Amino acid sequence: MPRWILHADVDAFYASVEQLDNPELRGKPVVVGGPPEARAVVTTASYEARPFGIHSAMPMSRALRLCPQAVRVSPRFDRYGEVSRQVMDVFRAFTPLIEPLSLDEAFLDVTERGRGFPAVESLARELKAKVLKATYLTVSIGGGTNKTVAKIASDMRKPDGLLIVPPGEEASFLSPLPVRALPGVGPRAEAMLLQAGFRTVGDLAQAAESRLEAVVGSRAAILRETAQGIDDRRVEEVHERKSVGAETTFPRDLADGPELREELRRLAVSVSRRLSDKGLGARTIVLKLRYANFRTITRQTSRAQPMAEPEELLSQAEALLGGVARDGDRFRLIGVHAGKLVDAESGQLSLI
Ligand code: TTP
Ligand code: MG
Repeated sequence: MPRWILHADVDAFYASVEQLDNPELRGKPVVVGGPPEARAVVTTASYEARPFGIHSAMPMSRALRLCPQAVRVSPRFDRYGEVSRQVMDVFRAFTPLIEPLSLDEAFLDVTERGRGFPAVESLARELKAKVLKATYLTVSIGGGTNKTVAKIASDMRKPDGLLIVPPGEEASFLSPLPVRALPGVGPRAEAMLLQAGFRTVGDLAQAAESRLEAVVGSRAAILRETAQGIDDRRVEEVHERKSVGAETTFPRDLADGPELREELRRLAVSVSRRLSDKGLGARTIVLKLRYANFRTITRQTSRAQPMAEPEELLSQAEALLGGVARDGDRFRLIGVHAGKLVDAESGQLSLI
């Protein structure tokens, strides 16, 4: 029995919330971000603004040059947090097994609803209708038997999109896509793969492992499996209350470098100490990052063996950071959380 996973992502999240709260903005190009004088960047643009070439992370000055009639709105992060909670509540009511990835997107495991393919498509439609009814926002949904295809599919029919990849068609769905479509392939990995002649996901799926290893090292095996449509990662709920964590907000934003890495070490040591004090081990390590523009993401990794040693926690957190940090990123907050806590001696799940 295949697992069925949906990935749901709100369309133009911040801009849609602004259009929701201010009807005058509906149907118009809207860009959300600080003023150009402050050298601000665009956090997001409404779909009406996107044909002008405006996108996230572009300097606001350039966005307003591309589309002078666009309405600029300063971000209201508290409000986005509030709407995010409403969206996640709808997801959680739909299926208890959800994994939020950021304010506006989550994986949902809908296997238990037991409909399989092709009925899962009407299930996704039902979810879209529920979100719309509760929040007046549209989400795009991708679905499939694994996280990789669900996530990629949700992006392909935006906005208000829906695309379900039939079981057995994972590899053929991925095959024509450019290598950067795969999770974990950022600009650096993409450049190296292109250089080595790997252009599409299909090229990766067929690659000799030794050739791929020469380019991406130990990630070769996983990358090739993912490209072949094999991805066994489960939808993992982050249990906020059943976790031990530590976070730091910096007095000024930091790029990924020695200072950030040192802070990560300090946090890992602190979490490790608190786990040991309580006699606990963690099966999940969560890295939390808040970007300079307040966008907050979490990334997590799980292991069957509980972890508690500082070096273990640190190496997991470092791997997660390495997976997301890109040149030019600046962070205002970093956090390490340990979840899926078990009693270090008995191995039994802990309920604290
Ligand atoms: P996304 O889901 O990546 O983008 P989006 O919802 O605006 O548009 P769509 O999903 O339809 O492509 O990000 C969600 C929110 O996160 C976005 O509305 C604003 C914020 N964000 C930033 O602040 N900076 C960024 O660089 C990105 C990509 C997003
Ligand atoms: Mg979105």
